[in-house]
Amino acid sequence: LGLGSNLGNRTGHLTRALNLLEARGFKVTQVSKVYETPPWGLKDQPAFLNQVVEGEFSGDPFTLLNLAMQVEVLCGRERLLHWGPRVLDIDILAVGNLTVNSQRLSIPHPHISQRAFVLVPWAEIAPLYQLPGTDMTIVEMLEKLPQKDRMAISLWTE
Ligand code: PH2
Ligand code: MG
Ligand code: MG
Repeated sequence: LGLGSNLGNRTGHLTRALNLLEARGFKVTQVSKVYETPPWGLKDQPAFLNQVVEGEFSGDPFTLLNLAMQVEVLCGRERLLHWGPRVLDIDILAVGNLTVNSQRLSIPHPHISQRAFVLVPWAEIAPLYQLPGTDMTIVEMLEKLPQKDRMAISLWTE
């Protein structure tokens, strides 16, 4: 999962999200460090904190999506603007070697290969994971990103 927040108590939202996910059956097995990242896509908004977590979940991907959206709402998420500011975003980045292409859900998540805010933390916990539908690992995708994208991301320390 990719977690992101750029409104309010950003670290608080990330921590709360992990607790809520755990309490609802998503067993967290690995967490990356938290990074502060410049807004991607829609640039005129506050900086994000981003983190990538790995976990085990016994339900199907749509059940996981419902859980993720439930936790977003519990943390105060309102959907206003596509790619706009949010107190909490939980994206399903990948599920094992599965691919899903439906209206509601695309797995692996689109845009992964362009997003340093996903690849930098992900490379920390699963550098050699091969993204389904590609012949590339997470580090390989990261290395293909422009140096300036990677450099713009910094470890978050309070
Ligand atoms: N999420 C977006 C759009 N842009 N930029 C950063 N840095 N981090 C995000 O999590 C993010 C974004 C849409 O979900
Ligand atoms: Mg997102
Ligand atoms: Mg999302």
